[in-house]
Amino acid sequence: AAPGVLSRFRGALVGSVLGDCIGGEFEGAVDVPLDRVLQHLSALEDETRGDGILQYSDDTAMMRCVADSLLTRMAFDERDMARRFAKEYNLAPGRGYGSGVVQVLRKLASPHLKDVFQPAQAQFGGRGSFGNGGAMRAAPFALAFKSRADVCKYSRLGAMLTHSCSLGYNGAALQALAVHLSLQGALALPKEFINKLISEMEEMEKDEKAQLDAKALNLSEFPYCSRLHRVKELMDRNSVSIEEVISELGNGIAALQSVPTAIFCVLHCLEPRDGLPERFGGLERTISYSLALGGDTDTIACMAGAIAGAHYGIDSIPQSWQKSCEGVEEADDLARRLYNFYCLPQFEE
Ligand code: F2R
Ligand code: MG
Ligand code: MG
Repeated sequence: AAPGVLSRFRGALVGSVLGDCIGGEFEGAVDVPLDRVLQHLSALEDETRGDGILQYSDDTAMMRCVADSLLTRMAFDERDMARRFAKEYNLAPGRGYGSGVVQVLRKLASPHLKDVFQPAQAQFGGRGSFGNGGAMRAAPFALAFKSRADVCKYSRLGAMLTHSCSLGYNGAALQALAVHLSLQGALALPKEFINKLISEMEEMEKDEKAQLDAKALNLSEFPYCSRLHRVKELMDRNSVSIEEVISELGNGIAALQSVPTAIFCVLHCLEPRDGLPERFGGLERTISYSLALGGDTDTIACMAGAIAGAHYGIDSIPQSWQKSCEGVEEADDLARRLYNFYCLPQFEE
């Protein structure tokens, strides 16, 4: 039976944390043989290892700030969210943040800052960051807002606090939309799911700034749409190697090289796959496969985990995995509270 809505909400945030914690082991690795992934995962079933052994990174730290801010302010409040990012970084700077974004987080801590979007705009000589830091924390926007337009609008604004390049904030909107559609059960029809994402991104990438950024970075006119078309082509193929996925979609720290990849991981693992244990459910397959791509594994698994968790629901996630990861209970609590918030009448379309 299809999971209930609350189960999907809980699956989304718990899946996101698991991807981050479990994927952290291989972040930055060039070649990750599937054997090593399976070894890493089977160690999670070893009860002698103790609880919460795998720590979460910046992905979860910032996702929690987004969820806390939306819940406390009961709306998107850029000053509150920016303050939470800065405070969290100050409390735990060693969570593996991107080397550029730490400058933004330090500036956001200043009580004299008038425009909270300004520090992000000064990054990379004024171009802004195109990293995946906006996308990795975008899932709570899909759990807080009902309409697709609001999910897009607020996930973009939330990303712009650190990422002012359109590749960065449009990647965040794509990730939030994928979670939004998955929560609604849209992955039951995978072709329609990807077509909906393409048509949403077509609108977003028509924007003048998106066109200018794409040109300046020597990318095609509609960079996310092109990648999503490649996802569609790979979906149609009977067999796809890890090398082809990396060369067609990427596995890097840029949002363009990781958000479409995470979406592909979810779509590819809707079915059982060679090399992955038959006993694995869809969420386990998705996270394992994301790790086997190497590169930015914590973030790709975190984003894929959120989309897959929204599709399969909380009951699909093994208890042993949940117990092995730091911050799962808190994520579950945030998801329950976001569900209550989502159900409030003022959030009706
Ligand atoms: N930073 C990491 N991983 C590196 C290893 C960390 C290690 N584990 C440790 O603890 O030391 N992971 C985290 O960073 C990614 C999210 O990054 P975010 O928030 O987007 O940061 P930033 O700094 O804005 O961008 C990341 C890098 O992308 C390049 N870049 C971005 N925009 C650019 C531009 N306009 N021009 C040129 N380069 C640009 C830069 O190299 C940035 O440093 C996640 O993977 C998270 O897990
Ligand atoms: Mg990280
Ligand atoms: Mg990462």
